[in-house]
Amino acid sequence: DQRVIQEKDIIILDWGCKYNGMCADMSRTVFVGDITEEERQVYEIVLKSQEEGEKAAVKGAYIPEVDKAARDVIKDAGYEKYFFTRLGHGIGYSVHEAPDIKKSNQRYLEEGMVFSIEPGIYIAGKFGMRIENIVAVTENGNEILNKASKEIKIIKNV
Ligand SMILES: [Mn+2]
Repeated sequence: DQRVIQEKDIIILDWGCKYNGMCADMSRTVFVGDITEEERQVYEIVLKSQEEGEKAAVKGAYIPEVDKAARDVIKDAGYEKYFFTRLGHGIGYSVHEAPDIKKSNQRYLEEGMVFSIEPGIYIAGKFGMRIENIVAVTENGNEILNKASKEIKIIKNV
């Protein structure tokens, strides 16, 4: 479907590119014209979830626990049923590859693994929001490969 962007829209931007055969991936959610109090609250929940996921995604972490760290933020806020995707996916020569970051992937994170942390809240007929960064597991923790701001961005004058 095609649609012209309008005031009060909420837009999930999902970018990627390839460099030397390796894939990049990133999502940000932006607001057009204005933002409601509920939308601001939901955005802060998604942001907190994403940050908790990043913090948990370190060398030696049990993947279901990484998923839980992010998912619990959304669950505790009462939006659990609106976050129905995996938390993340591996990325490298393909944009989606192992390891999936989800409850059923009962493995441990190893140095050199690279994957997304991309929680979202998707309410049908209302709005969807997602924040996605790529995390690389390092010897001492991790490195976040995307540098774009995650602050609320309101676009005016469309
Ligand atoms: Mn992704």
